[in-house]
Amino acid sequence: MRLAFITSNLGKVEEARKYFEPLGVEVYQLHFEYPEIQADTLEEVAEYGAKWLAERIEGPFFLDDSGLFVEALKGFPGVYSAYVYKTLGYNGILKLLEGETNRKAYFKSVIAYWDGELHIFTGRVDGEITTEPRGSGGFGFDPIFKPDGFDKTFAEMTTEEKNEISHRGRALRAFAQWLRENL
Ligand code: ITT
Ligand code: NA
Repeated sequence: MRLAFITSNLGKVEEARKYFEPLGVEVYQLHFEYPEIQADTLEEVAEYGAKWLAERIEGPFFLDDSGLFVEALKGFPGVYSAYVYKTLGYNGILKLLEGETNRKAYFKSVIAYWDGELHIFTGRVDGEITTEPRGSGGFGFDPIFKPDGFDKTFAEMTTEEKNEISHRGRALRAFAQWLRENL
C-alpha cells in the first residue's frame, strides 16, 4: 500500500517512513500547500486542512499538524509553532524563557487521515525546554526539547529513539494500529 503524506516537512516524512516500512506501507511526500487556519486547537487546524484537501486531491492521504506547548508561556507557541519557528527559531523560545525555572513543555501531534472519511490520531510527549540547544538530529525545536526520563534532547536521538517516545511516534503508532485493523 502507498500512502501520501501531505507536508512540506521532510523530517516528518522520514519519521513516518521508518514507522510504516516494517508494516509494508510505503509513505511518500506530497507537497501540496493547504490553508492552516488560525484556530485554538491543532485538531481544528488538521481537520480543516484535510477537508480542504479532500476536495482537491485523490485520497487516501494524511497530514500532521504539530505544536510545542510551553507551560510558563501559557501554552505558547502551540498552534503558532510553525510561524514562531520560521520567525524566531528555537533561540526565540530560549530567549523568552531566560531566567525562568519552570521549563515544562509538551509536544503534540495531530494526524488527520482521509480515506473518504476523516480519522484523527493524536500523540503527546511531556518534557522540558533545555537552557541551550543540544544535538544536530531531527528538526524544528528538537535541539531544545528533552523528554521526561531521558538525558538527551530529541536532536541527540536517532529517529528510532525519538519515534519510540515522541508525540508523532505515538500518533503514528495509533494510526498504524488502526490501519492494521481496518484495511
Ligand atoms: P507541514 O508542512 O507538515 O505543516 P510544518 O513544519 O509547517 O510542516 P507544523 O505546521 O506542524 O509543521 O508546525 C509545527 C512547528 O513545530 C514546525 O516549525 C516544526 O518544525 C515544529 N515541529 C513539529 N514537530 C516537531 C518535532 O517532532 N520536533 C521538533 N519540532 C517540531
Ligand atoms: Na505547517
